[in-house]
Amino acid sequence: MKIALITGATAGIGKATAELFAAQKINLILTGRRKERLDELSENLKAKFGIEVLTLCFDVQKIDDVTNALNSIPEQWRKIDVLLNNAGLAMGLGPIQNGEISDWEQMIDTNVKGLLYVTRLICPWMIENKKGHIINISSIAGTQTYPNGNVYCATKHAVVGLSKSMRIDLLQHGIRVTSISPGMVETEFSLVRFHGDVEKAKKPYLGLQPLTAEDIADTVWYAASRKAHVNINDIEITATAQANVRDAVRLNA
Ligand code: NDP
Ligand code: 8X3
Repeated sequence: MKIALITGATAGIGKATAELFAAQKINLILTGRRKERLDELSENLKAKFGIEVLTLCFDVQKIDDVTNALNSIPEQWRKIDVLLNNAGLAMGLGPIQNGEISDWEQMIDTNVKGLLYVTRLICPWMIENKKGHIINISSIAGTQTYPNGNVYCATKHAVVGLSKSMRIDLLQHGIRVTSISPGMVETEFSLVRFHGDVEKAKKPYLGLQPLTAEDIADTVWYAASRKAHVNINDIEITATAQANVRDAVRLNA
């Protein structure tokens, strides 16, 4: 494996995966909206691991920007071995009857449509190269639901469904498709979900040891580094303190 494209590499799971892949000497195409973070990460990884890094700053919700950015990838970078569809977010946590339409649109446009746009543009190159591996970051919210999770859960159910469906479509081309479904991972996820409210953002992780972004990066690397004839279809991973979306043990709870 030589080249991986990671969406949402400016924070959390995407950034941790970029660091782990760089340590494995994989050249990286890193994407996200925050340019300064992409530039800083790129410089660090190049200096520390001696790899090559291409950064592309774009919003996955905007089809024209996605198309222009991905079509700007030079020929020698187009033999992408792994596409990690990671960019995603939850916005808000409330009952369906009070839902904020703009939050819903952002989740659907990022988690579902953004993933589709990127996949649609990269897949033909993988088909031409006769190899590739698409790894989609879903969630335990992709097979389960919890109160007030409505639209976020729906978007992650879509990622699980799309992963199964892509696997069939790409079967004849030898392209692997993996869906990874984490439970609670402490990243910027909760801060984004609660619109920057630091106190609310801490609450889900109080009294328990959540997963870290590095734990998920390890899982991504496991799936990506199997022998060519092996496809890891689905991985669900939670903290030891979490059984499912509803049951977690907390100290002093
Ligand atoms: P973070 O908020 O730490 O990172 C999210 C990443 O997605 C950032 O790099 C962000 O970059 C990028 N992103 C978000 N929106 C867009 C956009 N419109 N265009 C381009 N990039 C975007 O969260 P996590 O690392 O936790 O989340 C990564 C994935 O993991 C998401 O799909 C999430 O749903 C999933 N997940 C997270 C879990 C958790 O508990 N943390 C559990 C299960 C799944 P930027 O803002 O610079 O654009
Ligand atoms: C994030 C995990 O359970 O907070 O996908 O929705 S959860």
